[in-house]
Amino acid sequence: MEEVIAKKRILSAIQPTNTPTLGNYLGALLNWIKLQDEYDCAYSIADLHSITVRQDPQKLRKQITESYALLLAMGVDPKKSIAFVQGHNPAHAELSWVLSCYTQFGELSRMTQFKDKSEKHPENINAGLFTYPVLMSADILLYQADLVPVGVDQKQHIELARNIAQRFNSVYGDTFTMPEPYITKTTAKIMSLQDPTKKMSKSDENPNACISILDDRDTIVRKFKRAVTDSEAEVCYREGKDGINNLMSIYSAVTDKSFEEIEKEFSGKGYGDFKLAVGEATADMLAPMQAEFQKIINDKKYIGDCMREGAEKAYKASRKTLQKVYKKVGFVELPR
Ligand code: ATP
Ligand code: LTN
Repeated sequence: MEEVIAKKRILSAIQPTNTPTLGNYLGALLNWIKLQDEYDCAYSIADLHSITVRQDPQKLRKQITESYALLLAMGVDPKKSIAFVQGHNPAHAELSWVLSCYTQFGELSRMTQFKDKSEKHPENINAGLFTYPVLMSADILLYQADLVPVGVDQKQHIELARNIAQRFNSVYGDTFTMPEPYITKTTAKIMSLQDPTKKMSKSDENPNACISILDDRDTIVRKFKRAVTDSEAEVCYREGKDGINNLMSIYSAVTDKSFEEIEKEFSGKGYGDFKLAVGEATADMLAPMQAEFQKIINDKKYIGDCMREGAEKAYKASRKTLQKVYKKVGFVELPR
């Protein structure tokens, strides 16, 4: 009999804190789409994570629905993969509690995202912001994920998930799969267009610093035109040319051209021509997805149906792990 080899599992998530940026798209989301055929994928809108920073409830509700619709518009196939909202599966919060008892205070204190965000929001350094990586570990470990496609800023969190998994496994025996990050080298960190030493972030206050994947063509071209570069005039990838390096990474990801090809294409031309080309190529790449989004966002029934199916599949895919964990730590199962 032919042996059926189970596909490896992928899990990833994005917070519905704002419309995703080109950084989110090239750094993480594009991989989500590409990996769907080869792997068993589960993709989630991390609503629970998003309230570590204060959110307006009405705006958050809208953002969750829009982010979910964007996943579908980008090409996450709700039949092939599990496309779900994290809060629709209670197992995430439940496992997170257990794992928090196997995570050290010192480990969490070393997380750079915690340090950055507490500096940014000194008025609201809440316990959720601190334990955020435990919830993220629960997201990953619940589904026994082998691979986690993310941008490089999340690598430290995945290492923590591995440490927690290993600790738990060594006490209770094999329980969790060890997850690995899946990071695309050139687009692992797309930088801000206004300060190319900082990552492009969807919560940046300066709208010119990031391209939202729903920005229209004129806006995209204008933002690239204003991108901060340097005082030279040569389009080439070199240390110290942060702004140009970033634009080259974007152009390369969007057009599939190598850095050498890009250098050749723009040799003897100025930054103006290059920026215009990056802007136009980016707008062209995003246009079909934007059109699809407009269709989906107006079809509330379809979104609701997909969410329901996603939540059911997510629950089924994760139930066993939670049961196993409860049993291993010594909780008593409710007699049937
Ligand atoms: P926020 O600004 O609200 O913290 P964010 O822009 O960092 O949000 P997340 O929802 O935290 O976005 O991240 C979603 C995914 O996008 C993650 O996999 C993250 O690693 C990736 N990502 C975020 N910013 C970038 C970037 N500038 N370049 C490449 N990948 C990125
Ligand atoms: N913390 C992630 C979002 C996230 C995530 C996850 C990513 C929440 N849960 C599980 C991968 C796997 C971020 O991008 N800031």
